[in-house]
Amino acid sequence: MTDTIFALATPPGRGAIAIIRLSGPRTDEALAALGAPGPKPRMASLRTLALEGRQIDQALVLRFPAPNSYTGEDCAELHLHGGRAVVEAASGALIALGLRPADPGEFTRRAFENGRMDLAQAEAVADLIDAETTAQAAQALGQLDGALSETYAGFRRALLKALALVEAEIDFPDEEVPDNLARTAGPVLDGLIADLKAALADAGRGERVREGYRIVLIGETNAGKSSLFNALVAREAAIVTPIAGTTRDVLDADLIIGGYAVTLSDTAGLRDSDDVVEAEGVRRARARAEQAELRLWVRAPGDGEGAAAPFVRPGDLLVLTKADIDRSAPSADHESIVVSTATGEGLAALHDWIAARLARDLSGADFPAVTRERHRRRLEEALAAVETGRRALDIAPEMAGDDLRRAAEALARVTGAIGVEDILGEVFSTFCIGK
Ligand SMILES: Nc1nc2c(ncn2[C@@H]2O[C@H](COP(=O)(O)OP(=O)(O)O)[C@@H](O)[C@H]2O)c(=O)[nH]1
Ligand SMILES: [Mg+2]
Repeated sequence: MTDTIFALATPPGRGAIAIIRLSGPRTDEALAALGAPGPKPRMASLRTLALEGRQIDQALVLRFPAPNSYTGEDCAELHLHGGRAVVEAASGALIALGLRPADPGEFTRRAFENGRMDLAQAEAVADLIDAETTAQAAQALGQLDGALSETYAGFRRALLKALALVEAEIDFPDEEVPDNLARTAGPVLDGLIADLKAALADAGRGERVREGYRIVLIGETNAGKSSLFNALVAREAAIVTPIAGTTRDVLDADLIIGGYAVTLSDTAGLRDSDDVVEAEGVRRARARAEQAELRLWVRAPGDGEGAAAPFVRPGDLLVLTKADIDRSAPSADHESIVVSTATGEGLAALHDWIAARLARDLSGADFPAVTRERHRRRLEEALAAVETGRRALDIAPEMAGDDLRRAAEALARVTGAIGVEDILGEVFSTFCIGK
């Protein structure tokens, strides 16, 4: 029999209210033992909780009988006064009654196992809790609603339809099945291939909203990258000196610009160096520049095209620094903004430019977009298998069946419909306790 678990569902420490959640077959028994027998389902009841004559708290008790609860099991919530001693006393009492503290994500895992939500929705719960921007929250809510799951289910229905057509021809070759039935699966698969490609094209956006859009400052030594980094993150995070080669490690800062999560990275100035530490810093700077969605090419008056030019891509921004000393000529090839961290000139314009870029690149994704690498990998697998199956269809339909089945399995794994044991750990291990 499953054991009955409990966990503090609110942040630890002092607060107005602390909520302890219970789930499992012994929930009602535990409530009764604490002096709160049989509160009406889903109605808040004020009860004095105590165990063996020792008072714990005056609490609001809520009971959610199975199966209409978060986990699908008998559940309850104790809304306690949010002090450490109260929470400790209540937890101690629950342990004395034989309940077990929950593992991270265990409530949601039970919800998944009892069919209350699929895997994509379970991930959305974690994303919603972790959301720090409105865009992240909106994306997670759409996913929790089941909109993303419905998208995947639609792919799967198309696939199963094509598979049925192919198998009908294989299973009943000589019977009254119209000739070339399998070939009618062709247009279905073509449509599916287009849809999968569109979803994958949007996957980048979904992942960037969730994980943060990557912006890297690159340029020569002393161009003013670290000064600009500090100005953008609004604190003295990076060391600034007139000595060329001051910055070596890549420095990352998480910030929110225009409602989107951004990871901004300051890097070592790009130049050849005999210093092994600096050379490693330059190697890392180049690697980051390659991965980022946007590069800010930082140039001071007098800097040449220099070492950064090969990393700059169309759509990147040239930031011309130290405008208080001298003004660099703008480039014909790149959009540019003139700034001075000494006077503050141009910083607001730069901020606005970045916000507009984020809105352009991240909004308008067909929400809910694919949000995780795990999903993207499965969709890529499915797409490859469908494409192989599509080619097979024209040559030998009986060969297509296996490919389509493989594709169906890859899609099913996203939402956890089949073959999921191996990914459960991966999904739930990142949860916080109490969810
Ligand atoms: N006058 C002036 N000096 C600046 C400005 N930005 C940076 N500097 C100076 O240029 C030098 C190099 O700056 P730093 O930010 O460390 O450049 P990095 O090597 O590209 O990171 C330092 O002495 C800064 O004080 C600016 O806008 N105006
Ligand atoms: Mg620097």
